[in-house]
Amino acid sequence: MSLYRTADQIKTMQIRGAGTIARAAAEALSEHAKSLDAPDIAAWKSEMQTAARVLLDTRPTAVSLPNAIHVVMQSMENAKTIPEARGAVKIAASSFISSSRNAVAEIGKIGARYIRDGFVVLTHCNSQAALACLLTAKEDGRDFRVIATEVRPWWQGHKTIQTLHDAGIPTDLIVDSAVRFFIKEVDLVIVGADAIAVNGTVTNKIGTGQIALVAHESRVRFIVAAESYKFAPETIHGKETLVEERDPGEVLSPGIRARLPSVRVRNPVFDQTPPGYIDLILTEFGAISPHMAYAIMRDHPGWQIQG
Ligand code: RI2
Repeated sequence: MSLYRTADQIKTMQIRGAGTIARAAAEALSEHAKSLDAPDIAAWKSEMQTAARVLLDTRPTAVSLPNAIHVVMQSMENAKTIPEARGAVKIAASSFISSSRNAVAEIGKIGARYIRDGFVVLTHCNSQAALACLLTAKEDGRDFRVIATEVRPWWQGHKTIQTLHDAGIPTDLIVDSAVRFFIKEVDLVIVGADAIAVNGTVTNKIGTGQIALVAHESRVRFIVAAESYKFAPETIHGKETLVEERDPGEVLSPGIRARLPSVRVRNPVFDQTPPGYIDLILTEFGAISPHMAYAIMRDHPGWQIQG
C-alpha cells in the first residue's frame, strides 16, 4: 500500500487506534523508502521528510504517531548513501513495530494481575492495550465480566465487544451515557490513551474524562494502559495536546442539520482526564503513578515529536 493511501486511511479512520496508526505509519515510511529514488542523498532525505509530513498531518492528537515517525526518520540522519538510508529506515521501522507489539503484550501481563475473579471491568473505546489486559486475564483463567460502552459517533465499542465475545468473556454493552447508572457494579475501569502529558493528564477517547469522574466519585479504581510512546515529551516544553474535532456529519446527518440552521454540531473526539482521577498508568516498564509521567519521558527520550 502506498504511503499516501495509508495516510488517507488514517485520516478517514479506516486505520485507527493510537498504537495501530503509529505502527501503520512506521510501515508506510519503510515501504516508501524502499521504492523512493532521488538524484542524491540530500534530495532523498528531503523527499522522505515530505512523506513524513503527510503522515504527521493526518490526525493531530495521538502522540504515538509523531513519536513513531520520529524514531524512523531519525535513523537515516547519519546515512551517507541512499541504500544506507533505506536500510536504516527499514530496521528502525521494524524495530519500532515489534517493540510496540511487545509493549502491548507486556502491559497485558501487568494489567491482567489487577483483574480478580468475580470482577466487573468497565472499558471505553477500542484500545489494544486495554484489551490486552482483559484478554491476558482471561488466558490466565480469571473469571470476570466486562461492561463496554458504545462509543459514539464511531461505535468503536462494537469492535471491542466482538473481540471480547470471540475470547469468551461475558460482556454487557451500554450506551455511553449509562456509565454512572452502572458504576456501582464496576470494580475496575481500564482504558487506553492517545497522549499523556508531563503532568500525567491523559488524553483519550471523548467520554473518558466523564467516566473517570464517575469512577472517582464511586471510589472505583481507574487504570490507563499506555505504551511509553503515548507519552508526549513536548509537553515538557509547554506544548499542549491538541484535541481533534471531526466533521459534524459524523454526529448528525447533513439532511437534519439543513433543517436546523441555528444548531451547531460539535464533535471533539478526545478529552482530558486529570491525574487526580487516575490511580495508575500501566506501561511496558511497569505500573506508575500519573505523577511519574516525567520519569518515563526522561528515561526513554527516544520519543520526540517532530515540529
Ligand atoms: P490503543 C483510540 O483513538 C482510542 O481513543 C483509544 O482509547 C486509543 O486510541 C488508544 O488505543 P481512535 O483512533 O493504542 O479510535 O491502546 O480515535 O489501541
